[in-house]
Amino acid sequence: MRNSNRKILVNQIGYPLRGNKLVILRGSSSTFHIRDIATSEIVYSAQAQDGVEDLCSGDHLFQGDFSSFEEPGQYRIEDEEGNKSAPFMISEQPYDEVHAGLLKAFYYLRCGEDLDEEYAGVWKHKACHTSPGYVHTNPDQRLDGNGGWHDAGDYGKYVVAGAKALADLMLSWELYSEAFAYSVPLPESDGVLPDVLHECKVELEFLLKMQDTVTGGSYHKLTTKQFPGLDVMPEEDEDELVFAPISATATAASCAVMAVAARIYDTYDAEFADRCLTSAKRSWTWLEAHPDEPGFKNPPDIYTGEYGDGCDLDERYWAATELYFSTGESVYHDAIKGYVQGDFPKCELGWADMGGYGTVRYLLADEQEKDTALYADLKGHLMNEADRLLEISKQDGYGISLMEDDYIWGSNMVVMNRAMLLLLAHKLCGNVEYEQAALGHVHYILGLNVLDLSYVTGFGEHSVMHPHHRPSVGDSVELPVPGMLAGGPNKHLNDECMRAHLQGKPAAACYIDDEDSYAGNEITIYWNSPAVFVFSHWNSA
Ligand code: G3I
Ligand code: 9MR
Ligand code: ZN
Repeated sequence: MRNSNRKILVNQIGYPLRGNKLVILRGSSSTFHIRDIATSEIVYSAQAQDGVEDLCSGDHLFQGDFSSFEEPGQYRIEDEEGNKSAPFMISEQPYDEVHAGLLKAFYYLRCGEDLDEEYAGVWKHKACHTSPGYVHTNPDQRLDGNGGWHDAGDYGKYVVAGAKALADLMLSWELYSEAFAYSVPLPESDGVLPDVLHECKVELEFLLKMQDTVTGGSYHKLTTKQFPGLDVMPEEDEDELVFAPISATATAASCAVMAVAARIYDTYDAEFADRCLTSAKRSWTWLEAHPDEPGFKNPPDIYTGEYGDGCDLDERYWAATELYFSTGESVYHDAIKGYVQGDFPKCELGWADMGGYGTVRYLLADEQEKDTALYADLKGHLMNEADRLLEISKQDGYGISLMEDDYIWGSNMVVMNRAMLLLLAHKLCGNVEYEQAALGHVHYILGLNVLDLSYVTGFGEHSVMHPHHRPSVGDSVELPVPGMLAGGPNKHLNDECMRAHLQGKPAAACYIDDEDSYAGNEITIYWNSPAVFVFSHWNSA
């Protein structure tokens, strides 16, 4: 594992021609030069701003702005002391390959089918987790739960996690469909249904199986009782699968994404869209019959990820919103107005706090009539949050909106969720400052960070090589499965590996590229998904 001590940090993929371009200098000189790799000529020189102490990293650094340099090409940046950055490009659309890579990662995470060499290359493997599982609350009952995506570095399939991932991917498609004009390609690619919707269908079909046919509630997750060893390949993980008890958060989150799917698949596949709407309505019936549900807790014999969440008002609010815009029925509009009074964050896009999806839908949808006062209130919430993030980004040495306490398990999801919110604010009001701040978050993810690391496997000169991802550990391939976003710095050091190596580090430096570090270096579907959304913005110009 190489520890980088580069003095000059850049976005290792590159910069859009007309976007803001930032370089960070950590040496003592503040003059920097751009060298054209093709000609070896210096093509631009400038002075970085006065040095700043960055709070989250402890770094003393100079921020250099070369936004005005708009010549396409391949470059490196150098300083007066002879330090050099990684190579990077400036081009109209520098992120098309990363975008396709992030989307393709969902294919690699598929469960229950052979990943053939034709599509998976050296990362091929046989079908996994194809046996029926038993229902924890009724062990004699066996059900088929084949399909969907593995959650992460483990092979569990968790409904709330899948719903967040689907929410981001389907919203990406709705807002940036031009970004998906290419073919990945996938085994299903047919030139009719866009690949991103083929991929989402894999998980939607799985969520349909997670819905109890009798009550309409959704089983919280389908996993083995314990995590398998770290080098166990998917098809070798043959422990019995268990459908964990039904939960309100799973049911409501499934309801919401099914209602979205009902709208967006309608023009391609009306029969599938109908199944999705029927499922959403059955979920809603369950939710109405279960107004006061406790948050999900792992039964004592199940040790896999809990995705516990004591508040289901945000998921219910989101479900009501999606059902309202899919059906136009006032009962859902009334439900939105009720749930929105609840005490939960209105702009969060996490697996636990999902209210932001309801808010975003209410602000962006135009299918049905809206309540003027409610619209104004929600827009106020979103714009206030965007302003807060913008302010922090302007203060931060590395140009992102995270404060010290935001470097938690999956902090890179926080980075991408916030970029998403900034882009949505930009969409709602047109202020380019939000878009610029969002691009700063992209630069951070692709190398402009304390570790000089691209957090996306397979992309960038110095990218994550040892993710906590079982297939990447267990196959005999040196390179990790590509296109996966690692969790990122976590100041709480929630695993042994982090505790052994990172004591006393500043928050933004609490990261190690080690396969044992599950609290910093795992990958998940719902860390990749907001990244797909964000990169879609620059892929659809
Ligand atoms: O947000 C709070 C913060 O306010 C608080 O001060 C701090 C102190 O502990 O914690 C922060 O919460 C953390 C939370 O993630 C933030 O989302 C928790 O500590 C942390 O334990 C929790 O981690 C979750 C982790 O599972 C453990 O439950 C991650 O969000 C979640 O992404 C992760 O999910 C796992 C699945 O269980 C299994 N599959 C892999 C997946 C990724 O690692
Ligand atoms: O590998 C597991 C990972 O996918 C989870 O996110 C993580 C937290 O739930 O747990 C990992 O499993 C570890 C377990 O919790 C403790 N013993 C070591 C396991 C990793 O090898
Ligand atoms: Zn599987």
